[in-house]
Amino acid sequence: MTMANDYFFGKPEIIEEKVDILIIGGGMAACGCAFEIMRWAEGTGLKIKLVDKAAMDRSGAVAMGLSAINTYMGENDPADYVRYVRNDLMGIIREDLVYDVGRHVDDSVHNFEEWGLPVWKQPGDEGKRLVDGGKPVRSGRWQIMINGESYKGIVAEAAKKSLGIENIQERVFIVRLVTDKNDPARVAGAVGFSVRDHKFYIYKFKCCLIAAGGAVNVFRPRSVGEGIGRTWYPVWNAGSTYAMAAECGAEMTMMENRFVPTRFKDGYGPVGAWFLLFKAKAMNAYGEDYQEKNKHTLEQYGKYGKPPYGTCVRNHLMLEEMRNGFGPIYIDTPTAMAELAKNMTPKQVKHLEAEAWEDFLDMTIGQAGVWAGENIEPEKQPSELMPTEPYLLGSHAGCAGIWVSGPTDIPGVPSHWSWGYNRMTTVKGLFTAGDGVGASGHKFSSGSFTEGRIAAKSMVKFALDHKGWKPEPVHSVHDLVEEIYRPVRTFLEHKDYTTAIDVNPHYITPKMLQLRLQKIMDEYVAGVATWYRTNAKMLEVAERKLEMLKQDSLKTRAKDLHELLRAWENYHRIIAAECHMRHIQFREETRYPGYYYRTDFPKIDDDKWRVFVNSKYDRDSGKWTFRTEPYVQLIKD
Ligand code: SFD
Ligand code: AMP
Repeated sequence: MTMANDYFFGKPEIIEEKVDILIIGGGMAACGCAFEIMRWAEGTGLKIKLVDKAAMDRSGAVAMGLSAINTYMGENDPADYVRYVRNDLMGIIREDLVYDVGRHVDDSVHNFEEWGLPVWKQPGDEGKRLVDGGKPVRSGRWQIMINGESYKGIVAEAAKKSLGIENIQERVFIVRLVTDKNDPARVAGAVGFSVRDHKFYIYKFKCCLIAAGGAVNVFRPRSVGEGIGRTWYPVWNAGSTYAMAAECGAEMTMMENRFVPTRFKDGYGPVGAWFLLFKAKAMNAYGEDYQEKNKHTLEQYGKYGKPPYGTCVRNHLMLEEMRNGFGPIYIDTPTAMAELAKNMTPKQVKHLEAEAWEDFLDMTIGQAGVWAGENIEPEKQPSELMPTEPYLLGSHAGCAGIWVSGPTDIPGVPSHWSWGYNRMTTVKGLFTAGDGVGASGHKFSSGSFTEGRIAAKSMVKFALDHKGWKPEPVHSVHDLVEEIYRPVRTFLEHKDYTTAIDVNPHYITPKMLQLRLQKIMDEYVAGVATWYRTNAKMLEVAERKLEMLKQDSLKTRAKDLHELLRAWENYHRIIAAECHMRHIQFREETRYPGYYYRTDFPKIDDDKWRVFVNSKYDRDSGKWTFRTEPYVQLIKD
């Protein structure tokens, strides 16, 4: 086999493909789309293709598996789900979109079980499927427990079977969406390259789904040096969804939001099962209940400071304790396990211990490694908790993303929130789902898959409604190849100037560029370095530095295909970071204490800021414009 790098420096093979619908990404949302789309496309003759930068069986956030499905209605009313999400996301969500996920999500979970995903059942209901009334083991009101190490493989298999393996292209990284020559507000194509072979791809289509996940490694991670590469969300989600959509002219929403997950320290192990299922309590270094102790600091946040606390508010109580010097914070696993074991037989206790390990082995194996490496027996010794670096996402306990058209059948929704096709962005033909859809968090794996299904149905309708339309990308293939391979040219032109390949005044390596971005975001845009605090002055500095970084990104080098991937991932990160920074700059309040603080506007100001913040990026001028959209509450408190 010829290795890609052997012929990397020649001209890439150019592959042009014309399809009706392109699905970008192979994660939960994209799999939902691929699964659903054939139901509507059967017999229409539409050509549909899916491209993923990685291998679908293990790509995206569910790569390692999961041990819970966090969105399952069961006996609950979707209206209550909207209330829960609204409270958790500090009062600002698109209730139409959240309701839409809530009312459809259970069918997706029933499918997962049908495809072989083991769902925990209550004693007596073992072997009885959810769809037949089997009662799941709930960790919380919305969450159910699964044996989910192979979750992604199971879901990907169904997606592949539906779409047909011949319509799936793995290991192609999409760099850019291209608008139409005759209509700048319409998407006509997408371009990218293979990360294995020296091939450049241009896809032309009537419509596409951008579902490339959230953004990781925008901020300097807590794991540096020997721990680098360890993050909570999957390292390969590089903000492509946000950057490509923004560059194509899509209106973004709530990009000031972020997610700072509290996790088991160093391994990023999830806390949900421990808090909700095992009923563990967290405490400060002196065994005190810091939530109770710091409750008074929530008074400034009015109704948002009252229980049940949103995820960011829970973070706030912990951060307060750490900032005041009472850390480390511990989760008391021994007491929780002893309580649970009180009425158990020794065999049942062994099973409980196995479950404690399995919770990590199913989805965050590295945390089990930390326990093993540090001789931590959870039944004997508590573990440290730590709030992580910030992530940008729209499907977990965060709601950054793109402004989309919603469903038409929910009473009270403003008519301009729906422009014909559910989950279409403000760019004609560009749809999104999962982490891509803004102002609608708490979808998790099942809700993201469901949203992909919702988008699938409307994309088929869109493609059929525009059957005769011919896409004509505004840029020529030649120009696009030149642009995307610029990092390679930069390398070739300058590589002999010095004898040390990484030290060169004419180029910057992708790694260095990433470290620079992370430093700026960490130190000025409320990263861990400042305990998540920023102000207008710090943001001004960030603005200047990010501008220079964006200019310097044009000098990134790529010495091989891997670096070409890294170069463009980092470019996507920079655009996503800039969008995040400017949204924080625009929203003059502290809407999400515990996620970030504007020290110059420390309060939550509902009168002025209970609104959506929406932005638009002009790629040619590099300018962002902002507007606010009034909040509309559809479901009463
Ligand atoms: O414990 C390109 N999530 C959990 N959800 C649950 O339901 N239960 C849990 O237990 C969950 N937990 C959890 C979760 C995530 C992670 C990382 C951990 C723990 C450690 C959340 C869900 O996983 C998440 O909500 C969904 O997966 C989001 O779906 P989606 O489709 O929006 O994103 P994705 O699955 O990451 O897929 C992204 C895809 O895009 C590809 N891609 N392809 C082409 N070109 C590009 N430029 C691309 N860039 C990216 C990726 O390869 C991937 O296929 S717990 O914390 O709560
Ligand atoms: P996590 O493991 O932190 O990703 O959480 C999994 C699920 O449990 C998500 O739905 C969280 O919102 C929820 N969750 C985690 N910790 C708590 C807690 N202390 N109180 C209420 N819900 C929680």
